[in-house]
Amino acid sequence: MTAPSRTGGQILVDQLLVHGVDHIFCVPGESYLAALDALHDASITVTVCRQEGGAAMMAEAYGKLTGRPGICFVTRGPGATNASPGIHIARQDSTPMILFVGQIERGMREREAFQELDYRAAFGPLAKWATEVDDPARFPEIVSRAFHVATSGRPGPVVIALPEDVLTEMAAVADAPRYQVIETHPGLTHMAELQKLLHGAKKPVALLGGSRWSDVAVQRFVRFAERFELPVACTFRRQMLFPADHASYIGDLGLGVNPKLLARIKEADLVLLVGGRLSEIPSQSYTLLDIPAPKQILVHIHPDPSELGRVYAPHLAINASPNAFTAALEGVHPPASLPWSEGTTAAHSDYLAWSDPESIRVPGALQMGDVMRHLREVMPSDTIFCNGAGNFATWVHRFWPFREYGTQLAPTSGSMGYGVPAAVGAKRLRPDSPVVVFAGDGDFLMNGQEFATAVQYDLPILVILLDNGMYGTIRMHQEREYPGRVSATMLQNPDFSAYARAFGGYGERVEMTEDFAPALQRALTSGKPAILHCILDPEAITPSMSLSAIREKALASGK
Ligand SMILES: Cc1ncc(C[n+]2csc(CCOP(=O)(O)OP(=O)(O)O)c2C)c(N)n1
Ligand SMILES: [Mg+2]
Repeated sequence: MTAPSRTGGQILVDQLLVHGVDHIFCVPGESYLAALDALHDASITVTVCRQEGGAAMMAEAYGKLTGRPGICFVTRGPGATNASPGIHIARQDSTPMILFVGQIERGMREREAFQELDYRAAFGPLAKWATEVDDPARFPEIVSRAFHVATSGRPGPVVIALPEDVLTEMAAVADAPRYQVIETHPGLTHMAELQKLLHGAKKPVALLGGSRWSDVAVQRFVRFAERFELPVACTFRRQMLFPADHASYIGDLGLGVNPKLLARIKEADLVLLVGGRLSEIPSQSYTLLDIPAPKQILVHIHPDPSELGRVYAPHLAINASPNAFTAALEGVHPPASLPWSEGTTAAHSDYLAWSDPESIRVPGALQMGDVMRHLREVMPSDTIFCNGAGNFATWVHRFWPFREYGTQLAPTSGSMGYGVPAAVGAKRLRPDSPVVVFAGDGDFLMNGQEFATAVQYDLPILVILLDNGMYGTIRMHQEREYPGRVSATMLQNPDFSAYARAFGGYGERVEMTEDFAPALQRALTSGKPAILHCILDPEAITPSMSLSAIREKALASGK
């Protein structure tokens, strides 16, 4: 049978359908009108956004939640460069994503035509693969490759440039078959060796991170941890990989980490690192394990062989995806006695004490410990928490007990402005789950415009906006390094509750602890996207130390 003749735009959109795409995020541009036209008749839900950075972060969040590439379309030049933070997040978070970018027509290349950009050069180091399509007949091949590249090994972002005339040109070509996710399974000898090492261990610990997990993989690891009474920690912003209320959970390796957790990992004789890379933040600036040869026996499981031995030389390297590895764990058996089990109980107690908001007191009229305690009481365990970067994030990371896979959207790249678009992406995908954004006053306005997208699509996300009138994290670093010399970190803010209302959402200002619970109730029952504009005392910069105390400590140390 001969293939029908279609425009490049139609062929492209038909490939998206072949690969199971049900959703795209975009900001339109005249450079890819033919693709937009093909989307007009396709059964693909389109979310039109206000800025490409927001669109790309929504697609990244979609990729994080589903394991399938999040799809984003943006226009050439400024559209593409605006989208770049989303690409960087997908890269650092190992998230499958594909960014389609408009491009000038082929015959104008190299003249620096209107909005011309060399995408291979601009995105080469940022993306896992960056390319440009020269011939509409090659869409099936190139899009198929993009799906395989984005999802295999260590997943990541792919950028595909679409010259305008390639999208309008006709070609007769058959669709590609649907892509396959390439699993890498551990060998029997690896699992036997792992069992031997675990049988010889006195103080093992497991660290979970990376991507390519699933609900099922998490459940399998939970069963393994139960059989071995193994202590399990999650790495930075990967708390959804193990239920916090499980007796084996011992905390997360993030910023402002529990010192007792660090001490336990340093004292461990075997570290089972599953899925992650133990990069700068979880490794506490590469101080947790010795480089290249850790003192502990390191068993490193990663889906990409080039990550094994990249920083840490493992005793046992297992090239496997978390999905496949956790399936193989069912065949690994515990020794007759578990010398570490009391330590696991003690470590879990340490975690419970560290994450208990009850005793936390900060300066000011709004007690964030009480706010967190209330959220723990009223929000269900399937609530998806989203955040960007700033000290405000500590409240959710330390005091919210993540219990379900797919409930955490937070960039390990520390990109500000992620929370709102991630929440829009999540709510589009999971309309029945509550979606809560924690944002700072600085962080929120980096992508606050996507609150309009939430209103447009009737997505009742809830933003808890902690306003301390400054880029607090940087101020904290300033007080540590240059005490008393405040430079470029103060902010004058709008009335964020009025902002919410002006956009058509629900907004309320919260100044006192006792006002939070009823305001939350009203925001949730409003059925609208909502912002609770919470006024935080600037002194309340961390759960344990005030800004003045940080300054005084630095001055006392002679800074
Ligand atoms: C895109 C981006 N720009 C700058 C930074 C550097 N940075 C990290 S945290 C921070 C301040 C965050 O301020 P805010 O959102 O108000 O949170 P706070 O620390 O005050 O709680 C800045 C500027 C960053 N991480 N990402
Ligand atoms: Mg702030």
